[in-house]
Amino acid sequence: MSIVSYELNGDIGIVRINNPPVNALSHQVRKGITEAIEAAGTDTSRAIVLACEGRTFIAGADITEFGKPPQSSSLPDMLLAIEASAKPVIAALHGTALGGGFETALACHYRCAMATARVGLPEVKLGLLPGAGGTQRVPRLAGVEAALDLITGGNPLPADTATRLGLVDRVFADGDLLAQAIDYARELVAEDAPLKRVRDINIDPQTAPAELFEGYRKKLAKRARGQLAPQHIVSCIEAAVTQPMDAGLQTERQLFIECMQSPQSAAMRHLFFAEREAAKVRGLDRDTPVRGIRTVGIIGGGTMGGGIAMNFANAGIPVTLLELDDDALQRGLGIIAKNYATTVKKGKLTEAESGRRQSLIGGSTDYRDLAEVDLVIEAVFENLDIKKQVFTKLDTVCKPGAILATNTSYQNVDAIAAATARPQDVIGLHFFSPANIMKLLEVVRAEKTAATVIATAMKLAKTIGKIPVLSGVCYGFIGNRMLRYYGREAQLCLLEGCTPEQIDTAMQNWGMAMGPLAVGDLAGLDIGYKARQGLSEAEKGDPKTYAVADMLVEMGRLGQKSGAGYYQYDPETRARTPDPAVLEVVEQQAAKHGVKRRLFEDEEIVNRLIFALVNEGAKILEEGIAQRAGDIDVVYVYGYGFPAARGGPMHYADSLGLKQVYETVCKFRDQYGAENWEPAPLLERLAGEGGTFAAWQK
Ligand code: 3H9
Repeated sequence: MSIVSYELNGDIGIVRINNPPVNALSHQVRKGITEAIEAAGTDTSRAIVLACEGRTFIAGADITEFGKPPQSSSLPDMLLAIEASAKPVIAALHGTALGGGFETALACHYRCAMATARVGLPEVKLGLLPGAGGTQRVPRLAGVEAALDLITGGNPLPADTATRLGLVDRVFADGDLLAQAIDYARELVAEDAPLKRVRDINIDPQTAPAELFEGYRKKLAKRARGQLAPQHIVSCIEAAVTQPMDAGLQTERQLFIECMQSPQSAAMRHLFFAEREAAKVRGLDRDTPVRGIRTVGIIGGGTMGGGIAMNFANAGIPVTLLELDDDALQRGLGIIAKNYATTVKKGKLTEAESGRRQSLIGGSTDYRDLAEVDLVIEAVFENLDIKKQVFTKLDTVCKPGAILATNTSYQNVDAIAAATARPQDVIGLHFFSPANIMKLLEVVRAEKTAATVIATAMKLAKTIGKIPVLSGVCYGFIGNRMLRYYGREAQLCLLEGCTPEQIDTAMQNWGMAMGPLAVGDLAGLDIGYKARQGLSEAEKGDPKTYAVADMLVEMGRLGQKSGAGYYQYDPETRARTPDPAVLEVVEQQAAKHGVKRRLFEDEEIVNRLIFALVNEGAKILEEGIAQRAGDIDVVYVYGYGFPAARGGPMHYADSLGLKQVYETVCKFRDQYGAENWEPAPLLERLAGEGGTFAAWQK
C-alpha cells in the first residue's frame, strides 16, 4: 500500500495514510495528502474522510526532518488546502492525534474519533510551539483558557474531554472507525451541513483580557523557568484574539521558527530520541525472548519498597510486600495507603481505583510466600552483607526462572549475584525516590545476567511507566557515580566562599530543578554521613571536602526532617530560610582547613558542578558503563532534575564544544589540583579531534 492512498466509496472520498510506525507527516505524506485533496476536489465525491492505518492517527510532524532543508509542500500550505476544500473534510481519529497530526484534524471541517483516542499538542515538550495553526484554531474552538492549558502543558486529552471542549464533533464508543466515519460523512452530506472552517470563528476579546495573558506568562516563568516556547505560545494565543486569522498564523510561523532554531529545542529533540534509543540494548536481538511478569515480590516495606510496589499495582500487577515482622509490614502498608489517599485528595485518582490498586498489594513476613512470584525486587538497607543474605535466601525459595533484582544504589551487583547459584537471573533495578513518581529506572547488567533477563527488565520498565537506561556495574552506576563529583564541587564551593543559597540559586537559575544543598536537606544529610563512615580514609579523600556536611550532621542538623540542615525550615510550611549558624560552621571549617574564602561568580559555580559531571560522564562512557552519551543525558534529566532544555550534561558539553569544556577542566586542574580535575582521556581526545560525545561510539 502506498504511503497515502485515495479511493472513492460511493459518494465519499477516502484519503488513507499509511506511514508506520506513527504516521508522521513526512514530506511524502504531505505531498500525498495534498494531491489526494486536489483529486477529491474534482471527482464525484461529496465529502472526504481523512483516516490512518496502523496504531494511530498522525502523531505529528516528522521530527527526523527538523533541522534539514524544508521540502514543499509545507504543512501549513497543506492545511490551507484542506481548509479551503469546497467539500467537507472529516478527520477520523484513533490512537494519538498529536502536534501537526491534530493540527491537520483541526484544519478539517469536522472531527470524529474513537472513544479511546487522545488528542494534543505536545510541541512544547520539544521546545517548540504548534507551527501549523494549532495556536490559532484551538482557542477559536475551545476558548482561550483551555487553549493555554492544553498547549503550554503539552499533555493529550481523552476524546470525551476534547468533545466537551468542542475540539471533536462525534465520538464512537467502539466498532469500525472508518465505516462509522463514512456514515457520519454521509449524514453531514444529507443534512447539507455547512463547511465549518475554524478560521471563521471570532474570539470575543472580552473573554481574554491582556491581564489573563500576563498572569499566564508569570505562572510559566516559574513553572518553565527560562524556557522560550511556553512564553511564545502565550504570545501566539494572544495573537489569535487580537489579530485576524492570517496575521495570527504569520505570528505563529515566525515564533515557531525562532523556537525551532533555539538551542533549547535542539536539546529537547535530542532527548526525545535519546529516551527511545536508551531502551535499546546493543548486542541484544530485538526478538530476544522475554519472561512473563505476572506477580512480583518486594522485600522491604520502607519508603522505597512501598513506592516500587505502587508502580506494579498501578500497572495491574499483584505484589507481595515482605517485611521482617508484622509491625514493619503494617507501617509499610500504611505509608502506601497514605500515598494513595494523597493522590485521591488531589483529584488524580478515584476512591474506587485507589481501592482496586491497593487490593493488589498484599503483605507477608514469610519468604516462602515468594516461592511462585516471577520477579523479586530487594529494597532493604544499603549494606552488601545484608543484601547477600537476602539473595541466598531467595535462591532457596524462589521458583526456577524467577528474576531476582536488587534495588541497590551503590552495591556491587556481581557480588550480590554470586550469593546465589543462579547469577544469570540476577539484575539491578535501581529506582529513584519517590519511586512511584520518578520516571528513571537504571537497569544494571551484572557480568552473568542473561540476555532474556535484561530484555524482560527493559520491557517491564515500559509496562510500569518508567524510562529504562542500561548501566554496567560500578560504584553508584551511571547517576550516583557522577553525582558524587557534582556534590563534591558544591561542598568545595561552599568552603571556598559561597553561601548555601548562592550555590542553590545559581544552579536553579541555570535550570536545575533544585540546588544541590537543598536536595541534600530533602534527602537527609545523615545518609551521606553514614555512607562516608563506612569508607576507609583513602576512600574518603581530602578531609576538607565533607567537613561542613559532617559537622552539620554532628550538630543534629539532618536536613528537612530535623527542621534544619543547610537551611532552617518552617515546621508548618517547610519554607526555608538562610541560617547564619551554617555560615559560621562554614567559616570555621574553612579556617580549620586553611581555605581562604573569596567571592564567587555564579558562572564559576555552574561550571565547577556541571563540568565535574561531564568529566566523570566521559569516563563512564569510555568504560562502557553507559552504552551511549544520550543514555547519560536521559539519566540526568529523568532522575536528577537536570533541565531538559539543556539536553543533559553530555549534550550540554557537546553544545558548548568539547574544546571549551576541556580547556575549562584544565584550568580547574591547574587551579585546584589534578586529584579532582584530571581531564577524562575521552574528553581530551574528542576535544583535540573536534568530536562530540554524541557521535562517539565505543
Ligand atoms: C510537530 O508536529 C510540529 C508541528 O506543530 C508544526 C510543523 C510545522 N516523528 O514513542 P514510541 C518514532 S512536532 C518521527 O516508541 P509509542 C519514534 O522515534 C511533533 N518519528 O512509540 C520511535 O522510533 P524507533 C509533535 C517519530 O507507541 C517510533 O516512532 N508530536 C515521531 O510509545 C515509536 O515511537 C509529538 O511530539 C515523530 N513525530 O508512542 C509526538 N513520533 O522505533 C511524538 C514517534 O525508531 N511522539 N516517532 O525508536 C510520541 O509522543 C509517541 O511516539 C507516540 C507513540 C505517543 C506517538
